[in-house]
Parts: sequence; structure tokens; C-alpha cells
Amino acid sequence: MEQWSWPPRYDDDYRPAEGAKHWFPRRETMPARQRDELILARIKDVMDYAWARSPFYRGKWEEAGIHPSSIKSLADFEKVPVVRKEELRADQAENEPFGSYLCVPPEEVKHVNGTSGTTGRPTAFGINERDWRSVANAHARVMWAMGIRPSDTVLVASPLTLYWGSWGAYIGAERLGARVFPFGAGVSGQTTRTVHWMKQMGVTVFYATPSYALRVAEVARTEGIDPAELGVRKLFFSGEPGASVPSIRARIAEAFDAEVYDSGSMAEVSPWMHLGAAADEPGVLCWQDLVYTEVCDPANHTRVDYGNEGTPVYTTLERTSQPMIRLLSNDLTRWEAPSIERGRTYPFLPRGIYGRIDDMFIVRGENIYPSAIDDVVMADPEYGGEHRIIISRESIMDTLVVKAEHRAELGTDTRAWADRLAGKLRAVLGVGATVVPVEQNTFDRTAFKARRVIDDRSMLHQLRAEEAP
Ligand code: 8LE
Repeated sequence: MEQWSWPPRYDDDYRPAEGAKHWFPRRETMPARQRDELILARIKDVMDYAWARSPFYRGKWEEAGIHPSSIKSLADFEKVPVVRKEELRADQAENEPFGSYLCVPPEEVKHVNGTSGTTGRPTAFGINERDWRSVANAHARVMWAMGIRPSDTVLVASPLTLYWGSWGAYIGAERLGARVFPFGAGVSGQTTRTVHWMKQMGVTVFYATPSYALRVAEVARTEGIDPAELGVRKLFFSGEPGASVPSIRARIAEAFDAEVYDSGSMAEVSPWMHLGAAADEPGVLCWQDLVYTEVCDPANHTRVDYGNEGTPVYTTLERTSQPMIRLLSNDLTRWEAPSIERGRTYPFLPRGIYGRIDDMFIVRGENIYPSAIDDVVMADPEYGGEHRIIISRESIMDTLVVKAEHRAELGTDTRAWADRLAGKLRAVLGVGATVVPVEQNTFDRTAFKARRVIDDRSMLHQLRAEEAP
């Protein structure tokens, strides 16, 4: 198979012909069953490698009575215990700075990325040069499938911090041979400059979070620039739900008059574009030969059948520095069987990742995802650009309040609009929501991942805990 070896070795000079649809046609279109056999063999290589080098993995597997040699099928592999992010964090705290799951000598680590550390201890990602190149090659390949070409100018409009999203997009675009424009995001006043620089540099491809794309469009308009006139032909995203949420996707596509591609799993399992779209449609493919994805039952971590919902569990097949072997995402998605109709024989997540299991809340027995509320609210033509979701506990019942900005300039009746929106929410969610209209620009905009849910119940729980003896 094309440049398929362990440890990975890519020809950095390779690039398909401009008109080619696939970067690696065989790897991308071979019968899924045949690929699975190669993946199984690779999983064994990766497990042997980690067993020999990582006290973290060896200890974990010994405790579970598993030796790499006992994995004879992909079904056997489901018995390998999942890794939780907390375990990585704890192991790293004990084995500074990269944890005992680092499988190369620390001197070999040439790039450091990390989690933001807004919740708990930040985790450092130590990446050797080989992995950095593999990620660049993998991302170039997925971006090629999005139709990005060397003649493009790719704007990286996510924070150029420890966040792997930005760097992953950067090195992918660079490897593909495109022109990369790392403008970043998150600095005060930067968005206005972004808009003007986009125009000036002739940006044709835009990478950021979906929330930030909408912000850029909003600021462009206040600057008197129609975002559709900026010349962007494609936008690709990662970091949060949005690019596969119909109304958000439509808003972005319409604003920029361009194609929208979803991508993204988790920084730990970079190449994170292994969940990446290959067409201008909602959903992502699971590029199994890069990172093997199993959509699993959250209770027992075995694969659910195609057609069902579950939580993705990821295994990197090309990482040598900090390989991830069955990393539990705690996100939620639904997967479908591979079909050559989609141009690549990979499983498909038709709605992308819809959110974190932890972010789901239950109001009167109904499971509700913030992204489902976003979808309804953002589909409304009178929606003013930002909202907040407040779950509060009045008496015994949980209640859902959505504070949404209303476009007052339309001159329509705000109260009637709020009632109408509440009706739409009830129809979709199955529970009533109170819609509180607020003025436009009431809420802060984000340059990164949106945080729209305010959970009043946690405040209540906290008060109770403090009251307890
Ligand atoms: C729905 C993938 C990357 C580097 O952009 C990223 O955000 O990684 P990070 O910071 O480790 O956050 C991972 C989490 O972001 C995932 O577990 C998931 O909850 C969310 N996420 C990332 N990409 C998407 C996403 N949720 N759709 C996406 N495309």
C-alpha cells in the first residue's frame, strides 16, 4: 500500500497530480474488509511497540490480563481497556513532563503542544519529528480530499497557542504545498484586522472554529464588507460542533458563499483530521488507516453496530512518540457502514460529532444536546447572532431558558418572535423552553470554541454540598 509502513515513513516530495481526486487512491478506496486486515496487523505493531516502551500501557494491560500477542481480531481488540484523559493527566503528573506513555527518549521530542488547562492540570503533548511529519502528511491528504490545492491561500484563524488545531491545519496546508497565512485569533481587536487581511491577501481557504467564522462574517459586515465578496471558496473546521449542524453550516456557507467541510477528533490523537470530510456535505469520514476509530457503547466500550449511536474510541496507527491506544473521547456520534458511493471506503458519521456526553442535559426526561438548540435558534432569520442556554431548577423541575439576541433592525415584534422560537424549540426538543429575547450584541463573541450553556443546577448542587455536614 502507498507509503504504509511501521514506523511511518512518508515521502515528503510526493504530491498527486492536480486533478487527482485522491492523495492515496488505494488506501482510500480499497475494500474496507481488506483494509481492516492491514489495520489489525498495524494495531499489533503499535501494541508491541507500546508494550516494550511504555510502563503506562504495559501496566494497564497487565492488570487487565492482556498481552499484545492475544489480539487476533478486531473483536479481540475491543477487550483492550480504554484510556481516559484523566489517566493521562495523572500519569503525566507522576512522570514529568510527558508521562510514561512517551515511547521515545525525551530528547527526541521536538514540538510541544498541550491542552489549554482551563479545567484541571494541563496535559503536554510531546511530539517527535517523525510524528510531526506524519501528521503533516495525513492532514495534507485529508485537505486534498476537501479539494484544497497548492494554488490556495489558507488562513489559519484559530489561536496560535498550544492548541493543536491551528498547528495541525498549518502543517497540513504547508505539506500540501498551499500558501499558509497564520493570522491566528483571540487577540483583542484582531477580527477587524483579519477581515482586511483576508481581502488583501486573497485568502481562498479559511480554517477556524465554526463560531469564529460566524463572528468574522459579522465583523466583515460592520466594516461594510460582504463576506461573500472576500473570495473564500472553502472553509474547513474543527474544535466544536457546527460544520455538520445544518443551520450553522448553512449560515456559514451562505455568508461566505463557499463550501463547508467538517473535521476534527481530539488533539491527543492527531492527525485529528482523521475525522474529516471529503465532500461539501455534513458529516465526516473516519480515515481508519490513520487513526482507527471504534464507535462504542459508552457503558462497556465495545463497538456498536453501524446505524447506531455511541462514543468514539481512538487508536493512533502512525504515532510513535505518544501513541494513543483506545483513547475514550466521551463524545457522541452515530456511524454508518463504509460505502464506495462516498468516494472512499471509510465509515461515515453523518452528523459529525454532536457533542460531549457531559454536555448533555436532561429536562423532564428528554436528553438534550446544546447543538440541537443551536440548530433551531440559528435557523431563525430574526436571530441576532448569539445566545445562551440556561438550565435552572425552579422548585423540583428543571427548566430550560434560552436567551437569544433578536435583530431589532427588522422592526418585527420581539415578543411574538420569542414565542414563535419557543414553539419551534418545543417541536424539536420535545420540551418547552422559555425564550428571553435580548438586544443584539448582548453576549460576548468567541474567537475559539463557544461556551453557551449556563448550568444553574451545578450551582445548586454546590450549595447543597456545602450545606451537607
Ligand atoms: C464536534 C480537533 C481539535 C484539535 O480541533 C480539537 O478541538 O481538539 P481538542 O482541543 O482536544 O478538543 C477535542 C474536543 O472538541 C472533542 O472531544 C469534541 O468534543 C470537540 N470537537 C472537536 N472537533 C469537533 C468537535 N466536536 N465536531 C467537531 N468537528
